[in-house]
Amino acid sequence: MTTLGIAMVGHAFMGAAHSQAWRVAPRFFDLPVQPVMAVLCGRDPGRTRAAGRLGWADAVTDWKSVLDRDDVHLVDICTPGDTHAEIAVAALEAGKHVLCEKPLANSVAEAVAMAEAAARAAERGVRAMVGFSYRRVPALALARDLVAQGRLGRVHHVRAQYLQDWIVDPAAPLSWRLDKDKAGSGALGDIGAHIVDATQFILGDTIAEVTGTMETFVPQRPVAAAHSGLSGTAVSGETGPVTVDDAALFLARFAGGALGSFEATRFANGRKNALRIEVNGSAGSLAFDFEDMNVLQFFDGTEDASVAGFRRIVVTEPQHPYVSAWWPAGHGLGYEHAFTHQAVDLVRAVAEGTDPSPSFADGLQVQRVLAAVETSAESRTWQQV
Ligand code: SOE
Repeated sequence: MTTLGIAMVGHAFMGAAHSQAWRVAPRFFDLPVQPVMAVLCGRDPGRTRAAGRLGWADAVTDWKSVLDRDDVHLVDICTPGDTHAEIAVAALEAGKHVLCEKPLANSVAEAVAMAEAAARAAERGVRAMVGFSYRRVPALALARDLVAQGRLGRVHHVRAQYLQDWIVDPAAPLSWRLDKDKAGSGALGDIGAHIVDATQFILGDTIAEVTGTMETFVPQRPVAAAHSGLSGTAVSGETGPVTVDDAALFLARFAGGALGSFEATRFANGRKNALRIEVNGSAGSLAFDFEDMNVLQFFDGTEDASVAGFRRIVVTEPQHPYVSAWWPAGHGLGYEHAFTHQAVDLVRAVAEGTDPSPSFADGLQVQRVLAAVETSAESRTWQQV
């Protein structure tokens, strides 16, 4: 196989980010097979055709039709969570590789079915990956490398926050992200899932138990007339219920003994996309904030105390993960590059016949953490994952 035909389902924010990745990946990275943007799929014919400008050769309205096409080898799922399981399982059974946006599913039961389908497909050389894109931000990949090299020693603390503010205004309208039937959960699954995956990735460890609390600060909102960006344009008068959490906070114990605190909120006024992680170990610490995404702060506790201190590593050197494919040192990367790196790693795994990471099994494990947080918030108890 010299080409890998892609069908992408969904073309909103995530669809645009994935389109950019498929378009750019083969132009900056040496890939063993060439991704070809064969067909875009969306429910609305006009909007789907218009979204074809993102680089797609063809546009269709029925996702099932792409499973019969010989020019499609991989299905990229960028739809809301309520459709992930059906599309992913059908695609894997049809022998298509799958990339599925996070969180993997809307429930543990769906995620189990998806992970089982992925395990069966892997026996036939068919691969599945879940899109936790932040793993591919070079500074976070470097953070994992430092932990794996033992530079932090034994990890004691993980402090993770994902702070946004796009619905702090009670007049911000309803969107699918505020609808439990479509999204599964709110801040917890949408952005909390990212910090669960990112911290487990950095530590090479998994969360074993949690206790949490969740809140919906604004339970009724205007119904959106049209959707744009994350929320939409409100119509006057009509309101509807918010059926998900606006914020989710939880404590965690990792299997390896580290203690974690997690905060995911869409009400952190002034914080736009502040995915922040700090890890403290016996030999050092590291800290990251996506709002300064080309930087990793590293404290080397083995240095002489008279000169030791957090150092600001600008993660733009060719030695840093993924960076050498891009610009000369110091020129920096953005949000979209993590999606390109995700596409690159998936194409390489497919070509090499290896299982990509994060796998659907990894996505299922994150789903179990999210479910445990919800159960804990309802029952006000600690929950095993
Ligand atoms: C909205 O909260 C959102 O777009 C998430 O859905 C994405 O996963 C995250 O990368 C940015 O914020």
